[in-house]
Amino acid sequence: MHPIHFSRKQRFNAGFIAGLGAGVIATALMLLMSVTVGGISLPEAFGSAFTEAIPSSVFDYLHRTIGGDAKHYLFYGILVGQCLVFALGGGICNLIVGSAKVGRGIDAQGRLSWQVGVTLALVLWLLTGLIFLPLVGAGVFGAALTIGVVNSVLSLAVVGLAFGLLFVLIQNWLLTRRLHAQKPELKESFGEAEASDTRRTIVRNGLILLGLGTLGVLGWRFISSGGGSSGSTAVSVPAAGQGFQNKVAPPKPDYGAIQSVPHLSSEVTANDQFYVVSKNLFQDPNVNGTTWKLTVDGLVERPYTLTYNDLQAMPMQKQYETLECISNEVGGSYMSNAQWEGVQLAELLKRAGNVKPGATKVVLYAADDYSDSIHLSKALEPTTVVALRMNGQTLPPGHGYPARLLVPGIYGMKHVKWITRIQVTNQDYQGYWQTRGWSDPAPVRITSRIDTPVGNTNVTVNKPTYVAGVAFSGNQGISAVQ
Ligand SMILES: Nc1nc2c(c(=O)[nH]1)N[C@H]1C(S)=C(S)[C@@H](COP(=O)(O)O)O[C@H]1N2
Ligand SMILES: [Mo]
Repeated sequence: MHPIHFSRKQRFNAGFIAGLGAGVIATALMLLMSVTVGGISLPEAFGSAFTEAIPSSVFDYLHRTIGGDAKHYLFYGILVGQCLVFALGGGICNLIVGSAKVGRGIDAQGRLSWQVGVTLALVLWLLTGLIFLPLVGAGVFGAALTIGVVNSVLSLAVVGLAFGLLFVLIQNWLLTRRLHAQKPELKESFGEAEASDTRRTIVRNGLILLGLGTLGVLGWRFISSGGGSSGSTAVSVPAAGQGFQNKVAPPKPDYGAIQSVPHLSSEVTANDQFYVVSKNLFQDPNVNGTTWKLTVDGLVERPYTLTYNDLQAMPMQKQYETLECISNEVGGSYMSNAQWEGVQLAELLKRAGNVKPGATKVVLYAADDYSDSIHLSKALEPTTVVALRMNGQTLPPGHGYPARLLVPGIYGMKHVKWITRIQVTNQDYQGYWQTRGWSDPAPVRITSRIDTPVGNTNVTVNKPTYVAGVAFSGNQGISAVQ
């Protein structure tokens, strides 16, 4: 006997709808787990591969036309795409199971058994781990990602199972409603009592699933935080491009006399006003300082690993340094100045014994799978530091807590945040943005910005009007503004 007859199209559509619903919830769960327990974020992995794959001319064009919001649109686009893939999975699953015999995953009313959900989860899990992730450069089951293969395997399994089981639940629920609406004659075999029974089962299963999911997430969080209380103190950081108001008072001016002019941005940007840029589409890493480690290896005599405490115990120096994003437009807001405290990169390399002959570059790897390299000569400059503090405070999470590179004279992208590894090499390593067509040496070009007066303000005739702003030229200095 075959299940109630539906056309292939009807079957596909029903599966597509159920898959879409389950896919939206599973996607939300994936993002939640990526934020809370270091689970995998497939949209992030895909986005990274996507920006690498498109020609740099297309990238440039999109960047120019959409601007700073580009990464958010990209993220939303990918999210929608992921939900559609889930929906497609549901549709195809329904086509396959729907043509099976009754008893093989489907009953006479066309309802799916939970085993179908588990099988679907398994198939998606294998496809993602063995094909999708290697294709986007994340390695088999995310082996190349910082979160590691265990987190990838587990989080993919949880998301897959949530999707598969929800798919079955939603699909069966829709079917029940459908049978009621369209085939009143079926009510005899599929009575009112049975329907409300089904509804109760669905609610109960849903609650169990939710409970198990919550327990799992909590348990995992407990394990991955080493059983202790987790995390660094969260410091809220505004989105990039927020105004330049409410600056802290400038330090003792040492660039010559400064005329105080209303609306002129202050010399030092407060931490919560400092521009923020990262490649991450959804969530920047939230590194736990107590478990964090920094490895120094590669072409050095004695590779070693440091804890946050070890690093804090090393000699620190203080300096003012301006960061500017390479994609800052003239007059743009991706440029800020702060006082930094940190350990000289040269000191960290010295601690590893000598740098071996032939070494040419130093590569910095980060907790968000970002990386970049600088030349060894640049790395050894006394102003190149691994910064731990910003404007007298612990480095905020958004600016690279626990440690970020500060390398004066070159654009922001080389100032790697959330550093986990420093590797000396003789290869011409190309970093995250270099593989996407951006400059490798990346020296800052001279730029300026007029803070006041801004467009559409009135100036009074016969009264002096100050025109004030900032000029920046990396570490070359500005000799005059005309
Ligand atoms: N780990 C990591 N470091 C990173 C980035 C990133 O995406 N990941 N973005 C870079 C870019 S493009 C810039 S402009 C600066 C911005 O630093 P800020 O957010 O502290 O201003 O960080 C750089 N360091
Ligand atoms: Mo940048």
